[in-house]
Amino acid sequence: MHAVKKLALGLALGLPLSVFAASIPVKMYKNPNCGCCDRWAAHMEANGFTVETVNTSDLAAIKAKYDIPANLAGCHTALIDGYVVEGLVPAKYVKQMLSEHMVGQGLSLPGMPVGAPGMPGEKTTALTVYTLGPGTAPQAYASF
Ligand SMILES: [Cu+2]
Repeated sequence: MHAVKKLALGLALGLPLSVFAASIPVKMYKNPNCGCCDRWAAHMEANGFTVETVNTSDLAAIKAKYDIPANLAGCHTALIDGYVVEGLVPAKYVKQMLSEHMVGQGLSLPGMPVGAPGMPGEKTTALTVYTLGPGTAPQAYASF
């Protein structure tokens, strides 16, 4: 009886169910020869995601399928909860996008800039994460 009361109290206090939720699945398409994608995957897993890696030698086909413009292309394309995450976007911005239910296709950190998650070295300049379309011009989502 006592335990049941405690459980009821916990529920009444509104403890977030997300505390018990499984990690968020990520499907990452990458070139098997690229190492920064794997390090980005490790960064994501350290931040509560579970990454399934799909190696492909035809990333161009994936980028065409998801309408990734060339100037927003990164070294891999990831699918997360219905969004596209292109390149080495920091996990915290992916979480922010998910929690605010961002309107749009997803996010991109173009290229493979030094200091991004998965890339060695210290940043020499601020890096900007952009929104992905379709049909809308990319907008700066965050800088770090
Ligand atoms: Cu890579």
